[in-house]
Amino acid sequence: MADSSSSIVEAFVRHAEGTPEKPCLLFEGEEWSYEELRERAATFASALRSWGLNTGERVALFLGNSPDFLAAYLGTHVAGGVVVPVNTAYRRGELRHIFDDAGVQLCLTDGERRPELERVREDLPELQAVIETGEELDTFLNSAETGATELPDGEDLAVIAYTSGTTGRSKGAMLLHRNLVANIEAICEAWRWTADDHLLLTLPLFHTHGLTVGAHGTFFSGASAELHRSFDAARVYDALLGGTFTMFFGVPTMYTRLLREAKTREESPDPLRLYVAGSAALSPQAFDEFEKLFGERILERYGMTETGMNLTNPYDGERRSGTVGGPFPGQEARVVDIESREVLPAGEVGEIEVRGPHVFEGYWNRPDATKEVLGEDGWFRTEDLGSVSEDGYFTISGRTKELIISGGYNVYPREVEEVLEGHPGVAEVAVVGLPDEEYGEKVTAAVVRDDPELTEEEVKDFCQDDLAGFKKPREVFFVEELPRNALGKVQKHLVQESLVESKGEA
Ligand code: MLC
Ligand code: AMP
Repeated sequence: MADSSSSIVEAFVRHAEGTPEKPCLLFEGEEWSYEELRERAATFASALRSWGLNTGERVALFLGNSPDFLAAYLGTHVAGGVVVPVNTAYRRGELRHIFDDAGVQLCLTDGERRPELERVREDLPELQAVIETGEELDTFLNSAETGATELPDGEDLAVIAYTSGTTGRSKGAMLLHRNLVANIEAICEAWRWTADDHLLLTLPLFHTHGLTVGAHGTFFSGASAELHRSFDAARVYDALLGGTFTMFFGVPTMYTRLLREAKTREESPDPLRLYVAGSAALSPQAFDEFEKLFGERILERYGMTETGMNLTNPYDGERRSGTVGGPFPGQEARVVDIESREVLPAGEVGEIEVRGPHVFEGYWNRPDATKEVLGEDGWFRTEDLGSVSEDGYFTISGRTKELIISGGYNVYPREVEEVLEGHPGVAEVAVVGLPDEEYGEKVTAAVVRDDPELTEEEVKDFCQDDLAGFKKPREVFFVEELPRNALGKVQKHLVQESLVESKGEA
């Protein structure tokens, strides 16, 4: 589909002008037409300008899935601002870093999240306003004086999306409006997304999957979506039985739960046009079982915060289990040797690199980190390992970096270790991912105790103030020592193996 829009919001406004009455969003029984959402976004934009937001300044969205989230997202772009979406599970340590690093001036939050942000407010001198949805937001919107401003240019910065860092400090990936447009244009073309589609969207809006795929695709193609606050398998199953949806997108954990739900039900939903899985590896068992119970082959794709979507199984043609297909239209992908950086022949495992107009501009204030992943020739190092078959299907087989993916959320072991090392009863700690049926991988800690009385619960609870709940170890093992190599570096693979073994024996 060719669209000359320079930004997602421009495409959205065009649809709002062309089909103002058309439903855009359904949320908890409320329907928002394109015109209604456009008006709310325009008022938010005017209020931001009246408040004093200047072009390029950062607005954080630290709130749950809601129409307010999306109106504020579009409105910030109309006002020339840059959106910083923030994971709603983040605790004070994570919030302090992101708000400080991005220099956030204004934050829209909700009653549930506000207290956590208030705990670090005095450490954030640049944060001038925190607005809570409900009465405070109404007052803010009523303060709008200036009319709507201009639509952004494709070269302008649109989003700074924080992605966890290997050293415990997350990095802000800078995405320009044109990166986001290029990616969604490719997605809509590959998946045949049109104005007739109706998406069931239960992914969190603060991450790439929910925001730059789910929400962007809806706005860009002039389609509609039913938005849920969060994923609940029974509610999703009931919604699917309703028969109004054409598409559903989920992380593998959501599919595992849907399969479990299906086994408790007598009725099955009619097939949708498209089920998509991504953000973590979908097991071949889940793929097969889904086909049996739902009568459809899930389309698996591969992406990341810095690039949006990179690889996809075909819409028409074979959707091959255990693979993520080939590049989206207008993009390139290859597998290179980790040391020599030479392109590898089919079947050989190396690092996956991608190139195209969807690839980000770099990390905010981190030219050093940008240089490590983005070459002058435009190839981006994904730090994922994989291979490509003779007929062009990529398979992801590991990572060059230490990373745990739990239920589609990334957890860097170092970040968890740094927090646990602060416990006076902990002498040493190594955090690894162990296989888990529900979440794919499970955050697990091997701890050498200084205090023999230290309990598993105490270790887990110690993370509470600083880390999002999904980063907390699900299991803690007390060990005599950590295996180290001659240079004294902890050998994580040995830790992993011994924990798997000791679980087997238990
Ligand atoms: C929640 N919990 C998790 C978890 N999610 N623990 C481990 N891993 C997870 N993913 C914990 C909470 O901290 C809490 O524990 C308890 O589970 C219940 O919380 P909940 O809110 O009821 O969660 P739950 O229903 O279990 O959530 C599972 C989920 C959710 C799969 C619905 O994790 C989710 O929405 N994941 C999607 C993430 C996503 O969008 N990823 C895309 C990133 S973009 P406690 O102890 O704290 O009370 C990307 C690029 C790409 O990767 O390619 O798309
Ligand atoms: P994030 O940094 O949160 O955007 O997560 C991106 C990472 O998720 C990628 O680098 C991959 O490691 C992983 N990922 C995304 N999609 C898939 C997939 N289909 N299969 C395996 N891993 C995936």
